[in-house]
Amino acid sequence: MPAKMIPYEFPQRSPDEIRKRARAVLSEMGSRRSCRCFSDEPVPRELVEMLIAVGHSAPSGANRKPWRFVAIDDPRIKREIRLAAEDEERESYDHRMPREWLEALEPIGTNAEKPFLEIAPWLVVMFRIDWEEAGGRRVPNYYPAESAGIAAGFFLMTCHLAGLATLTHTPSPMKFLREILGRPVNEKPFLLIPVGYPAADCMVPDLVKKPLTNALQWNKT
Ligand code: IYR
Repeated sequence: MPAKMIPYEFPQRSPDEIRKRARAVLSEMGSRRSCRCFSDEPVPRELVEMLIAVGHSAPSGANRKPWRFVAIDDPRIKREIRLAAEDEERESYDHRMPREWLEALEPIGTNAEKPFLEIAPWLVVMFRIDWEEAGGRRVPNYYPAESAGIAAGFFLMTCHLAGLATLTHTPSPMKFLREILGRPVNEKPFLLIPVGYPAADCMVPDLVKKPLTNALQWNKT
């Protein structure tokens, strides 16, 4: 049965207003950096819930919302995650990552040590859900990777605009997250996102960002 339709209550704005608003967002997002040095300053749970609610408002294939956010502030669980992530990362840095990858990471200065996984007040683990059990069978979700990526984008952007730093951390492989957090087999770890304030003396790599002209084409040229 087709959905009941309701009027789209859309806030109509002039190009001038849109320009102003878009410029403000562009300028604020320009200061976003991936943060690997967090302060341990607490962030109230209700703020994290609101930020996740923005992530959860993202569009998704057939409106299935094929994701789960697990928010962790329990120091014992954060420690368990840090130790497991560092085990995998050590293996990756020492044996699994090809030379070109290590070279690509060199300017970022990362290594297998991930103290931020214990220091950041919150770890938000996102899972993508490719199928769900219903009536004894596996019902697929649609575009789960795209959907989870969009939800992550909504979440990350809102964290920054609201005033919190994040890192999109992807220790690989991430199966340990499902085990530690007791999630079922259809929930695939997608991103491990520390959330908090940057440490007062936090440094970030002085990277040259690809200009937009490299990433944007108008029509056929
Ligand atoms: N997962 C490793 C390697 C790494 C991968 C990407 I993509 C980065 O942008 C940075 C690091 C790690 O987190 O160290």
